[in-house]
Amino acid sequence: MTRVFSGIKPTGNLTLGNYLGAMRRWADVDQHQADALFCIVDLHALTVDHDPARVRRLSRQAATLLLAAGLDPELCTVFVQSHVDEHARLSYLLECVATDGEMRRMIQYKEKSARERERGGSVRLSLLTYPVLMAADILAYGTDEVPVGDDQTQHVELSRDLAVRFNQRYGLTFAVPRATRPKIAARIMNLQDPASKMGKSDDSGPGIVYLLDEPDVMRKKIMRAVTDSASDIVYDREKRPGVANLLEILAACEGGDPEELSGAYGSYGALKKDTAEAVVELLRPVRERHKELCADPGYVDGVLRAGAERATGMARPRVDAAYRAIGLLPAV
Ligand code: AQP
Repeated sequence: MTRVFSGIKPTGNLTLGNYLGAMRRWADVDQHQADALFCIVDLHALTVDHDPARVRRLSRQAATLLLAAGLDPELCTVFVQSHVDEHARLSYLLECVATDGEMRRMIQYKEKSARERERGGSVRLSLLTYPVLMAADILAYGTDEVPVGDDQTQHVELSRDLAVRFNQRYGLTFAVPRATRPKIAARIMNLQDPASKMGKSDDSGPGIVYLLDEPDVMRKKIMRAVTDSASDIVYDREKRPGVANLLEILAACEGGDPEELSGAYGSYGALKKDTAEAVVELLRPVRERHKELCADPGYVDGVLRAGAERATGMARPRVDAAYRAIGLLPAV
């Protein structure tokens, strides 16, 4: 059976982008068709300036939202990265296989380090090495497929390169994973700045639909989305990014095609109204289930405990094999 691994970083409240680009497919497709692991990658949240209490709160919230979105612990493994030591153990070995140049070429590193410097802050070493830890997350489980949005494909490429290099140098140890991306909604854009991704750690609140926004707040944000001064509705991501983004969101919610949908609308108002209602209706059951799960924290704790145990059992033999292969003396 195909093994699938994917993760979500507790760096902010989860967004419509996270849901349409990743979570929905994990729940609707991956957990049914594959041996799937979904991880709250909390160690990755420490790569930029962070508040410890907030990371803890967001990790629990992300776990609760994943379950609310339909992940079923009977079908897949849901766990927190820091609960499984094998990730950090393997990451160091992979740092001994990766190069400094590879890390500095990563687009997310360039963007996020520039942002940190602009803010007058210093860049954490872990921001540079983050893609290696992500490779460890993936390779520790013998992963075949990594379902991700567009922004993560370069990191999955690196995981492939490191798997191949390790195997060539030290003997066959890791499966070589491949990224899979959704046909639509691989990159939902910020409603106020359609040139930028709708990212959860952005500060631009009005451009981001959060999964836990009240329905009226969602409606308001979508009705106020930036479009352009032209009056016709055309699907063109390059020239008309704001309208294209709304069409993609609507298509992703309703299972249609953005290009075909563009022909059905004569005004921005009607498109925005339908998009807002489609988003509110799509997220309604997630919000309701989230409320129920919040009233039962013991259930979420139990899922995470069992998930960590299962994940450790899957990862440990492969990571132990990597320790032996690379030349470390086994403890007796
Ligand atoms: N806007 C988006 N459109 C489509 N997919 C998206 N994903 C994130 N934003 C969008 C996908 O969601 C999964 C989990 O993402 P992540 O938590 O690992 O972090 P990220 O990719 O770095 O997303 P963010 O929200 O932009 O976080 P910050 O702001 O902290 O960097 C991934 O599969 C991702 O592709």
